[in-house]
Amino acid sequence: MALELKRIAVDESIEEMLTVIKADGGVIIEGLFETGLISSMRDDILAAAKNFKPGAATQGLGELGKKFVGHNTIRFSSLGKISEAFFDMLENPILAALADNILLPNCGSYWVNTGQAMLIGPGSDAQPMHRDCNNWPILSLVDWPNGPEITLSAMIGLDSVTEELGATRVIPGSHRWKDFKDYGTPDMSIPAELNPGDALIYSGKLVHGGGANSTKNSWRLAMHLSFVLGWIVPEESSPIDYSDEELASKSPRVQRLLGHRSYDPKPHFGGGLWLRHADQI
Ligand SMILES: O=C(O)CCC(=O)C(=O)O
Repeated sequence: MALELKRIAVDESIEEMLTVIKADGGVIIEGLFETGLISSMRDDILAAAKNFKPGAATQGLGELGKKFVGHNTIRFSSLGKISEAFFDMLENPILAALADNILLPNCGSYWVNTGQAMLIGPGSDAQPMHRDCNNWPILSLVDWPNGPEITLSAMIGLDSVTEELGATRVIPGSHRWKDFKDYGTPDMSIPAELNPGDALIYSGKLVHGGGANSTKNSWRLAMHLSFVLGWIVPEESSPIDYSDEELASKSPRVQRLLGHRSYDPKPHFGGGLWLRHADQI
């Protein structure tokens, strides 16, 4: 098992980043997003956060989901509705190259799983450790842990994210554990501390969870952006968030990521999906 979470500068090669993700399950890319863009996203998220009650998000799972999210955590998504910066983040070329390499072997295209503000409030306990691929357990169990990569996630610092503020905790190497239900123990985990614009990029197979916020009055300001194979239902219903008109001026990539383009399986075998009147959109 790897003992540390590696940090790589944004100008290192994509090959190096992929090698580390493959070996450890995740990596921190320093300066993945430009700080001006991150400031805009942070300001827009902070303005919108006033409309959301801490502990209200359920992840669609009622009381169980509330427990998972935490009693003093603010979460909301549909980030393109509150910030133009979100669309620019979707165009990040390094994140695109990593997602292309990791997900396109298993799909013709991928789309946004969720883009979500994850603000952990003071006094929050650590989140239960889990794997993001737990969202799709039947597929995840196919040839586990050697089966297909289903989802790729980024936890992005909107401000300085320290261990005491609740930096995401990860167990490097856990993406290779034989038992899908083994989440290790908290003492096996290490915090993914981030500066604004840094991102922890991790496989859906990696065991991780939000850390405890042990401060008296400071919030952890971070957001999550993840992609999932284009033939799987994502966590978030982006396609109904945005109208065709709202996305008309956006790039084909952004339209596809937000579910405004059909799924074409090529070069893989499979059917055309997400059609309108049996034709591509
Ligand atoms: O908040 C975090 O650091 C992690 C959140 C997370 O992993 C999740 O909710 O799936």
